[in-house]
Amino acid sequence: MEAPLAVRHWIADLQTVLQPAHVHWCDGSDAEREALEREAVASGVLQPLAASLPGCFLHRSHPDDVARTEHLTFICSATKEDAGPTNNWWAPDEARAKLTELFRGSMKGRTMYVVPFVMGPPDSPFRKIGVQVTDSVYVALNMRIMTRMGDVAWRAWLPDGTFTRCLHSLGDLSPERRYICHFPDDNAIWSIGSGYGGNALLGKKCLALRIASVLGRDEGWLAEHMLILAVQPPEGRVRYVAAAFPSQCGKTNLAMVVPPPELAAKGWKCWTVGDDIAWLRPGPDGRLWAVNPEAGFFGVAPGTSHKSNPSAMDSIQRDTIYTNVALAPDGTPWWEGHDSPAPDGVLDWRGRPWDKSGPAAHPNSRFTAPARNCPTIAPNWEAPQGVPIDAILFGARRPTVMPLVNEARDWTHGVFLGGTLASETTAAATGKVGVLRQDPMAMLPFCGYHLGDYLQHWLDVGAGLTNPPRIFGVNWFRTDENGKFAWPGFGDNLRVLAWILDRCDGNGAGRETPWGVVPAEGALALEGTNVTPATLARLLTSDTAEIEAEAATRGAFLDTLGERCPREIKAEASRLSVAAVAWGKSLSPA
Ligand code: SAT
Ligand code: MN
Repeated sequence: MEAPLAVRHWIADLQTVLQPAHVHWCDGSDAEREALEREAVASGVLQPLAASLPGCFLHRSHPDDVARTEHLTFICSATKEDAGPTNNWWAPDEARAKLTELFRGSMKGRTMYVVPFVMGPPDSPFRKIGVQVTDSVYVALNMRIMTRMGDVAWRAWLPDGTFTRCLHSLGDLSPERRYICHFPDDNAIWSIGSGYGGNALLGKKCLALRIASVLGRDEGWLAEHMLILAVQPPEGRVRYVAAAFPSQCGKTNLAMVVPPPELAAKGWKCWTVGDDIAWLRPGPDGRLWAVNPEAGFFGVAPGTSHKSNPSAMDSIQRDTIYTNVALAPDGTPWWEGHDSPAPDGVLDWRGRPWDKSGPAAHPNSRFTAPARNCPTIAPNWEAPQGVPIDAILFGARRPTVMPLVNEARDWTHGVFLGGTLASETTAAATGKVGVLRQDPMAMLPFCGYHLGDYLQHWLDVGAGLTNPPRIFGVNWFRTDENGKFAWPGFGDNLRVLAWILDRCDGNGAGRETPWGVVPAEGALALEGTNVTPATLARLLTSDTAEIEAEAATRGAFLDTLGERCPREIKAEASRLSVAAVAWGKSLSPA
C-alpha cells in the first residue's frame, strides 16, 4: 500500500539531508521481519539465540548507550515557560539548526528505514499515527514489536492526516553529539546519537508520553506512565486498575501479577492490559477509560524469573529481542535474578568472559516482547474504547515514610499525592542510583509541558468525571531495621489490591492517617505470608516528624513550579503538615 502524499514529500526532503544509500519502506510483513533479521545478523547487530528460543535474538549496544539520557532530552516549545522548570528547554530554531548539522549526511552508506506505526489499537478512535525514519535495523525491528507497524498505519491513517514526524539517526553514537528533541508545536521528534529504547524507539516515551501529554492537554485527556491491570475478585465483575510507578519500580511485574495460592484458590483472577503507558480519557459515562497505546513490552530483564514474573518469562520464549543481557554457552540469555544460577562460561553484556567484578547483565538490560505472547494478556486489551478504570495507584521506591497503601481523600488529594511523588532513582536513566527525587506521577522525565499546567490539567480532567476512579498510594519497598524489604511484594501485592477494590465498593475497613485512609487492623488478608500483624502495622504507619519533613519537601517542590502550580495542590502540602502535628498529638498519651 502506498504512503500518503504528505509522507512521500517529507521522506523525499529528508533523503536530501540524510543522504542514505538505500531507502526501505517497512510494510510490517513476516517476510520483511525475516529479511531484516537476516540483515541484522549479517551485520552483527543481532545474534540468534538457542533454537529453544525461536525468533529470539541478542543485541549488545554501545557500552555508552545503555539507558535514557535525561540531560540530553529537550522540549523545544515556543517558550521556556511552556516547557516548565523540570524540562530541559531548547529554542526550536536553535535546536533545529544544530541537529540539522548533525543529521546532514548522517545516513551516508546506510539504509534509511521508513517505519510507519500506530499507537493504540488501529480501530480505536483514540489512536495516533507516527512515521519514524531511522538508520538502525535494531530500532526498526523493536518498533515492529512495540507498535502496530507497517502498512497498518496507512490503513489506520487519521481522517485529518495528522501524524508525528519522528526522525532518528544513530549518528556516531557519541554522548557528545546525542540529543533527543521534542517539538510539540510541530508534532515532531528528532533524536540523534543513541540507539537505546527510550531514546530511539520514538513511539514510546517520546510520542506516547511527551508529545501525547501535550496533545492530551489540548484535547482533554491524559497520557500517563501507567500500567493497566484487570482484576476479577471471586464472583465479582472484572475491575481495572491503572498504576504509575517510576521506571524499574515493578510496573511490568504488577501488570502481570499472579494471585498467590490462597487468593487463587478463592477465585481471584488477573489479566494484563498494558505495562508502561496508559492514555486516559473521560468517557460519555463520566468514568475514566484507558487505552494501552503499545503493542509490546520493553521490560527490565534483571530480577525477572519464574518466581517473580512467570507471565513475563513465558512472554519472552519466542520472537523476543534481548538487549545487553549476559549469554550462556548454550545460547540462552542470563541475568542477575534469573531462575538458574550463573552458568559456567557466561559472557557478560559486553560479550567478554564474565570476571564477576560487576554484574553479568547490564542492570538496565531489557527484553522486547510482543504483548500477544503474554499468557495473561486480557482478552479485551485491544478494545477500541479502552477499559474503564476503577482505581489509580501511585507508587514509588521509599524505604521509609510512605505506607504500604493509603487512600486519597478525594481527587484533589490524590493529585497532590501523585503530583509530589518521590522515589529513589534507578538504572533506567543514566546518573546516580538510589537518590530520592520528586517524580510527579512518575512523569518527571516524560511530561512534555509545564508541570504546574499538568497538575491543573489533572484537576480539570477530574472535575469533568461524574464517576472518577479512586486514587491510592502504594509502596512495596519499605524496609525493616536490617534494611530488608518488609513486604514480600510480587503476587502478594494482590492482597493490597483486594483492599483497594473493597474500598472502591464502599467496603474495606480503614483508619484515618495524615496520608488518608489505610487498612484497619485485620482488613488486609495475611494468611499464607510470613508477614506478622505487627510488621503490617509498622508498614502502615509513619513517624509524625517524618511526615512533617515529607510535607515540607513536597511543599518546597511545588514552590519550584511557581505561579502555575494550582493553589489547591499547594494547600494540600500545608494541610498535610497540620494533619501530621494533630495526628502526633492524638497518638501520644495525654
Ligand atoms: O525509557 S525506556 O522506555 O527505555 C525504559 C523506561 O525507562 O521505562
Ligand atoms: Mn517506563
